[in-house]
Amino acid sequence: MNETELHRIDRTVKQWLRTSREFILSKMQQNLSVSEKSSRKDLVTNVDKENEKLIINKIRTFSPDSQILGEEGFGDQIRQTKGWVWVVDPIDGTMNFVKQRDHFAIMIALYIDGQGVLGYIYDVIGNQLFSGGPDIGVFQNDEPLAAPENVSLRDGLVCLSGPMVMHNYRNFQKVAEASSGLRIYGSAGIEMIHLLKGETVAYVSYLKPWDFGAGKILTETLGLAVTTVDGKPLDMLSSDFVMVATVKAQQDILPIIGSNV
Ligand code: 2AM
Ligand code: CA
Ligand code: CA
Ligand code: CA
Repeated sequence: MNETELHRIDRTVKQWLRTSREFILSKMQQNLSVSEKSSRKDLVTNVDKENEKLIINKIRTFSPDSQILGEEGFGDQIRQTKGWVWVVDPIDGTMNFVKQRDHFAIMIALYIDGQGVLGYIYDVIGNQLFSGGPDIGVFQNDEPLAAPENVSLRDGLVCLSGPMVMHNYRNFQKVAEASSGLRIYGSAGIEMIHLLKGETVAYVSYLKPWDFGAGKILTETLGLAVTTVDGKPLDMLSSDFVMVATVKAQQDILPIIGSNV
């Protein structure tokens, strides 16, 4: 794709995101309708659903031939990743949205023939938009973001998902112990933002495609390693234990969790 076209798409998606943010802020003034999905810890609200519909309508008008993968099910049933595939998480960190009215993000990604092209993570309350891709670099509110330093696990903070730590999945408490400290933010998007800014050195969580779609593009563009916990490539259509880390931290973590890569 040529640069003009890429910038046209980029400007358009940023416009959708600004509209979407205003929509969420306006809805936050009203009572939320909250329901449980798979468990009491897995929530969805009317705002998640309405915001997904809003974004998907914009995508369908802009590029009617695309496939859309959306968390709340208003997109398509996708079986293959040929052509344009948009990945949408209308509110990432729904539990934070419900309990804290903060620390959640809107995420959109565009893949073409399985390759990440553009990714967006919008911290709604902080009004910080992280955007970009391999051909244009990564930006925070239109300021270019430098690649984070290649810091080791010992010298950096690590983000793990709550359940992973609580159940000591594959001895992940040892990973936390070997780091400078453990952080749990409860939103994959917010955790990816900390990595992009070089504030943490690794993030490991069980993620679905809409949880990692945008973050994978942005973190890889800045030189971070994105794999499964066994060091294998991610499948865009599957859920997996995902690890995003500096190259050094990745090499530090793999032996601790018994990956023979
Ligand atoms: P969500 O809020 O969009 O569902 C929380 O640790 C992170 O994991 C969030 O990014 C959350 O995204 C995601 N997540 C994925 N599956 C989840 C589940 N079953 N329950 C809670 N959070 C889940
Ligand atoms: Ca959810
Ligand atoms: Ca999510
Ligand atoms: Ca979500």
